Amino acid sequence: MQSPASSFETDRQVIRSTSPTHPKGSRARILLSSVFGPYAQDDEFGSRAINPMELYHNQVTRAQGSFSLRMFHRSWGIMMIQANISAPCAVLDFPTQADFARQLKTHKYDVVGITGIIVNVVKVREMCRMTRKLSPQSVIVVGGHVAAIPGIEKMIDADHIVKGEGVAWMRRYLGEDENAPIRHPAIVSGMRTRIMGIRMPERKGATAATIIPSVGCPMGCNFCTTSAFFGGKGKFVNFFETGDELFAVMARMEDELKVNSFFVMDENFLLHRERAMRLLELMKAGNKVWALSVFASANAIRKYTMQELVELGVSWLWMGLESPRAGYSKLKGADTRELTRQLREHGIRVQGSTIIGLEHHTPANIVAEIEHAVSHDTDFHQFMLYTPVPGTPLYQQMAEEGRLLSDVDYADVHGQFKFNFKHAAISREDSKRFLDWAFWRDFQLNGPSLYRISRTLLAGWKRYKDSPDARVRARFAREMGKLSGVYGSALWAMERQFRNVDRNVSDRICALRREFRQESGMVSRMLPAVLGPVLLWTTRREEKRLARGQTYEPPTILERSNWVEA
Ligand code: B12
Ligand code: SF4
Repeated sequence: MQSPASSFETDRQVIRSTSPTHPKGSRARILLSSVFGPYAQDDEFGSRAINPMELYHNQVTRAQGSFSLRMFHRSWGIMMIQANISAPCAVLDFPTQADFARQLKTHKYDVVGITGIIVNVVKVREMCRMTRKLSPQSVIVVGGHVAAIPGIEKMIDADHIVKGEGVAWMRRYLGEDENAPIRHPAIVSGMRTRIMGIRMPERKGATAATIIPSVGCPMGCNFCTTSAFFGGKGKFVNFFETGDELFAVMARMEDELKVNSFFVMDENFLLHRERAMRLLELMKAGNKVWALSVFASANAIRKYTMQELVELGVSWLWMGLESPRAGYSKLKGADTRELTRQLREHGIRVQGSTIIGLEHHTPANIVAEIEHAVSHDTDFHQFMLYTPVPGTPLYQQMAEEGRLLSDVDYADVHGQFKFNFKHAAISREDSKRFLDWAFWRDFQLNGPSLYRISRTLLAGWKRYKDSPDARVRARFAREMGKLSGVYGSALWAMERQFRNVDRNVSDRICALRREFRQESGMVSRMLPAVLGPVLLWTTRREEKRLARGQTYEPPTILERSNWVEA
């Protein structure tokens, strides 16, 4: 077992309210908070320098230096809850401890909801402690994946610990209709995007909207924590059952956020073919030139023709590329290398995801397995250590086999550091070495992801610029028109910067830059001469900053709804 429960035990008895609802019902004043930062540092609350509050830099492009894609994402779970209750509610995202304390002291909250995942358990515990002290009248509710830790009730001082879906729970708790239709909040998918030392301007409509059609995944892979948390194999929670409902949400977001691209946060979006095809029908009827970023397993992708995917606007696809020897049903019969090649040829950026340290991996075969993963030449590649996470079938199995390491802190159980279990052939230290090597190898061989996505965009543009389908043509024209000058300039800078790293990759970047030049309009053709050197300078400046230990933190955000001052 990780982190013995006794070291966490609180001296208060866990209060379990006998009443299933709050006495004030929808008049209760609610604070929903994410765990406190700063995040990208090592501290006693479980922050880790290698575990920043970033997606790409944390687990995808972390070896790409100044070419790493840096951005933050809001805490969508609590935004979702806020949008679906009628009680006065404040969402506090990415607070410092002082921000959180200030909220507790200055507003009389009846309910304090804290969201966290397993790595954040010590912060959750500290926030419960702070709440008891500074706002003793508040009922404390804890939700999110942290709730899956065995014995969590004894580790933190909370009144309710909610496992699984939270909107229905909170509605029930406030005496509201838990089956009322879900109202989707307006979510801008990312913020403070930064690459090559430049922070992107934040224009309305420039960043995709996040859409959350469901939580969980019915495939039930043994290691998968999201699947397990929402019911496991065969189960998931659908917020929007039909293509019609999804279309209505997306159209509303298009209107409110002025977006035409969507990050669809559904673990296996393409698995639900009927819904996706109805969405396509409505997109065609409404002449919507939308772009979709989706997660899907290889077997789900194979239910579609390339034409269907392209018409549906799929422009970015996150797909598991576990070793074929691991026997996951989501990969059954799929030649993932061929699939990746085809997707990219159709202008679909592929983000592969590969697990290091599967049961059959050994020091003798792991290098070949990593080489196989890297040979997919995806646009982005995530690597993660095989990790038994509490709540999953894999964790259960490892516990039964006595293979969980007893001295691993929960803050280090995130798949980007070292094994938390005894592997048959690979040591804990070596797990980190192989993981780091995989990231390095992908970067060294395939170059910066920014170059790779430019290549896929160009392939799509060349293939579809004269498409008979006006919607498809318009989508590629929009991306190319908007980006060709910028990509051309970035390629100019990358080509030079990469000369010192790998001449071969630099030459490939050069060839692509020339192709871009040919396909671009006059202005975009001229831009690299001006913008290229600027980007080269900012890239080199960023490299120096990173070498000095520069890190990035998300901003603190406070949003109130249905609010009246007490
Ligand atoms: C966006 C995201 C992030 C963002 C963080 C956003 C943020 N502000 O916290 C980024 C990219 C930064 C991130 C980072 C990490 N993440 Co992350 N992330 C996600 C992702 C993709 C989506 C989360 C989401 O919004 N889901 C949709 C919402 C609706 O679901 P939800 O958050 O679970 O909320 C529902 C319920 O849980 C519940 N609920 C949630 N909070 C609360 C609170 C209350 C009071 C109540 C009642 C209910 C409740 O109700 C909600 C509605 O049903 C999930 C995968 C996934 N599909 O969920 C992984 C996931 C949450 N991340 C995970 C991990 C491991 C990490 C990292 C450790 C990554 C790493 N090292 O590789 C880091 C940690 C960073 C840190 N320092 O804390 C794991 C968590 C595993 C676990 N069991 O703890 C997940 C599940 C991915 C996975 N499958 O492994 N992540
Ligand atoms: S297909 Fe992906 S999301 Fe679904 S259970 Fe397997 S790993 Fe999890």
